[in-house]
Amino acid sequence: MFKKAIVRTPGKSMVMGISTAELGLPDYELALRQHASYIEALKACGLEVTVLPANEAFPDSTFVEDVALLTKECAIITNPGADSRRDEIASMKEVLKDFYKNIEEVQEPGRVEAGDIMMVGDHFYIGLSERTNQSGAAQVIGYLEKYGLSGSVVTLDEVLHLKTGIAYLEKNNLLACGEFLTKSAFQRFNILEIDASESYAANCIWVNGTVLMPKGYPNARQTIENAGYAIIEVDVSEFKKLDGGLSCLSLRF
Ligand code: CIR
Repeated sequence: MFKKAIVRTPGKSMVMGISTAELGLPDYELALRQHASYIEALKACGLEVTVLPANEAFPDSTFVEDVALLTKECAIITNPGADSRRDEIASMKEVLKDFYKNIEEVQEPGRVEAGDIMMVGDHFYIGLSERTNQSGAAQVIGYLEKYGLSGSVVTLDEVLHLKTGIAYLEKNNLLACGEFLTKSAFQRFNILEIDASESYAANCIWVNGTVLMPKGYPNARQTIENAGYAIIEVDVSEFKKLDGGLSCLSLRF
């Protein structure tokens, strides 16, 4: 069960965020409203939400999930693979001091964005991507093992982050799309397949029994409903324009 979440209000500079989506620029006012609804959804799942102020210096800083991995034993500050995002970690480090005694940090030449890390109980799958390298993954695994947790690496070829295409919904259920449907590392799970036409909906979050999913993906919704979950749909269209999924908008712990 999660008790808390950390989010960061998007700044006006979000329109300058990294994007390959070709969906146009985000509408800032709409993004603010969507972000507020996202916070309400987290609260409805019982979380106490810390809302950090917008940080205009970093257009992608609303995607807080990438800058830290939060576990039940420790926080690991990442070292984002995107150079423009590297210094987002400084303010997150300060924030996490209020919540964690044990704080570790990924060091150069290691690069990690925690959108590439999926938690399954005490084990963490780490995707090697354009943003997360071998050295970074090895450092994360070393820190996890120091605290009695474990990690393993998974390669990915088609998507930005590991969790762009996969989401663990507890109870051995794994939402998966595209290249992740057939990866041997994931065959031990009950795979809930998301069709390529709704691939954006493979990025969902399980929060205390409820699945938060992006609005507008009816087939994915049906699949998740059929697996027995309560669902809250959140419209995150303006974040999708920046390649951001629903999970990236919060740290849950
Ligand atoms: C980026 O490219 O870094 C941001 N525009 C989107 C980050 C999305 N984060 C995630 O998937 N974990």
